Amino acid sequence: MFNMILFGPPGSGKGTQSEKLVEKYGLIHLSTGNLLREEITGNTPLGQEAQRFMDKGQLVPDEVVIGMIDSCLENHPGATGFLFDGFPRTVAQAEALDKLLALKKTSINLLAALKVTEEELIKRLLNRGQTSGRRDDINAAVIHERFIVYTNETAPVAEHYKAQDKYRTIMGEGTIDEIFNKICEAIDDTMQNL
Ligand code: B4P
Repeated sequence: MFNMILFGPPGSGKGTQSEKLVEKYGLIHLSTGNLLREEITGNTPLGQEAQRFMDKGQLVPDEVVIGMIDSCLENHPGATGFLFDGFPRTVAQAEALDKLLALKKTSINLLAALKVTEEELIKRLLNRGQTSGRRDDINAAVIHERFIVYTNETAPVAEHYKAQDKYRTIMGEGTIDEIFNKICEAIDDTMQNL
């Protein structure tokens, strides 16, 4: 199996690149952001709870997100690999993911971290807010809160995988195809050394 995390701040292009990567490598795409938005659209109790956090730019509680990922892994017993997009976002989520994968006798092979300046991120998110109607992208104060949460709670996840020698940085500015090619190089390199 080949399992990777696409990592980076809000608006760094995780969702955009994930769609291309899963097509090329045949990985199962697990985006916690998408899963949570599906729950919100379905107006489920989980979605109602998640919406309260997402509207404020805060993270949804770990136990909710970890439970969601656990059932997704169970739902794909024959998968040849997973691409985790927007997960893990806390060290507790990373530790839980490592345990869930160990139960399946597998592990994370690569964390590819997209690097984008804050100025470019704000531009992308406000732009998306105008077209997608995503409530967390419309308000500059909510976007600012998401950056604070990223620095305090999510950035330490990179250290967790650096310590395991799984961490690679990718310059996340340029055209979508240029960035895609750089991520593919990191993946191919990692796969060759498995
Ligand atoms: P996510 O859905 O994960 O979204 P994101 O971080 O905002 O964006 P992403 O990096 O995927 O950007 P995208 O490709 O779309 O999270 C939303 C919220 O859900 C979180 O704030 C949190 O509340 C909650 N949540 C999710 N996972 C969680 C977890 N594990 N634990 C707790 N809470 C969780 O790109 C953004 C824009 O840039 C797009 O408009 C795109 O078209 C554009 N773009 C992309 N690449 C570009 C490029 N190269 N050049 C120019 N524009 C580009």
